[in-house]
Amino acid sequence: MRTQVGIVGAGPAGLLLSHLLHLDGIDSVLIESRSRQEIEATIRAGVLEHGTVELLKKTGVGSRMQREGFVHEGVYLRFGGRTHRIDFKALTGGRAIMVYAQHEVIKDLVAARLAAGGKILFEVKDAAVYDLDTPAPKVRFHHGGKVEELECDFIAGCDGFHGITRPSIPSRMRHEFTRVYPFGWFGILVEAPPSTDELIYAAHERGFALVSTRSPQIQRLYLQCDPDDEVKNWPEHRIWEELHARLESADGWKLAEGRIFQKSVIAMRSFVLEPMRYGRLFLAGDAAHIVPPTGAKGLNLAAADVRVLSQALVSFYKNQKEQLLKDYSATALRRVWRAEHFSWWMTSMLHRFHDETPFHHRLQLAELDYVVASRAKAQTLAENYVGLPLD
Ligand code: RFL
Ligand code: PHB
Repeated sequence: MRTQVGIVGAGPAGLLLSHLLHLDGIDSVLIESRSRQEIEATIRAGVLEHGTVELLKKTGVGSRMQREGFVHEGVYLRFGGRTHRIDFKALTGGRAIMVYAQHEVIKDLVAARLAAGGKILFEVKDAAVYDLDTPAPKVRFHHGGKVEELECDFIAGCDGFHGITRPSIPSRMRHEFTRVYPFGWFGILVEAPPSTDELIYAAHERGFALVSTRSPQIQRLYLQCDPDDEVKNWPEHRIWEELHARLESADGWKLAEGRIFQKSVIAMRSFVLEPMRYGRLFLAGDAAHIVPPTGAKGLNLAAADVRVLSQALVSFYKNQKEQLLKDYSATALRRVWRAEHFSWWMTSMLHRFHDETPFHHRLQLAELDYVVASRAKAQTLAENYVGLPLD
């Protein structure tokens, strides 16, 4: 098998890259270790930045999102029993975010690729990448009981944090920056009506909590937990007790309860690989960087990476220019580090740290107070949350 761009991983990064390349007449083959059913059912992100929304719309894969997603023009910060609104629209010159689940984006992209005759191989096994520092890099894997080799001009490593492409780069060429947080998130999906019109980020003595949504019938809630916690430690009454305690407010707000039908523990980590390239292997999305979910940035960064990468590949194929490919890592990393800082800042401001001193805790409260009191600080949160411009 031969293609121009071999893409490992059919998450948001790989699927969107394949879609963008197709729109410019560049051929790709996507290989994915899981089944279509599985990737279309995995519960992850929910918040799309303004620029991600515009990109999906402009490239013809936004119509269901526009019908079924929810535009939010702000978020609430809740602490000290009081609720404060950060007004994105007013603070960013009219921008907003879209609440639309990641697996719905995946469904839309898979459908678009298949309708256009795109090649996606699901349930591949033992993928490995070779000859990365030559003009003919290759991907080998098992598919349908046979060993296959895919010869490419370029390989895109879009296989997430636990994929195989990043470790294929010689360790002496990898500079990795990591921070692991001393807590995780316990996430649930609930059959209940929305309790709020916009997301609530709550900082409480007992820990962080977040109220998000998926549809008029399904809500997404998170609470800070121990990083090694397990689902079995959280019977329903404990979940509701914690959520009620952490989300309590003086204005009579009520959390709607319902049947919990999904529970999971999510690790919190910051990670960046530099550079995001080795020879003809280019990494994008979680394969190259991770942010804690507090800033809702991971999927959006994946989209921003592949937009830069697709433009660089188009320039290579259409104008025989390599400069944008040479610049890819530095261009992508500028946005990555901005999002790393924002996600670290939101995480640090809103969670309880088990080893924090009373002094540190007072600093957190002073920071929160400043965010809601100062237009400049609120604007910093708003412009990062809705996402900095893609260009
Ligand atoms: P993905 O989504 O992990 O996709 C990688 C794909 O590669 C496949 N794969 C392989 N395929 C072939 N061979 C191999 N050896 C392979 N190894 C792996 C995998 O099966 C998979 O299909 O990476 P990608 O595309 O870079 O996308 C990144 C996003 O998924 C991630 O950043 C977000 O989910 C992060 N995130 C959020 N991001 C946002 O922008 N907004 C949010 O609101 C938001 N909320 C979240 C989140 C992540 C969360 N979790 C579960 C970590 C909320 C949560 C709870
Ligand atoms: C979600 O809806 O899953 C979600 C929302 C905001 C975040 C993280 C996750 O910061």
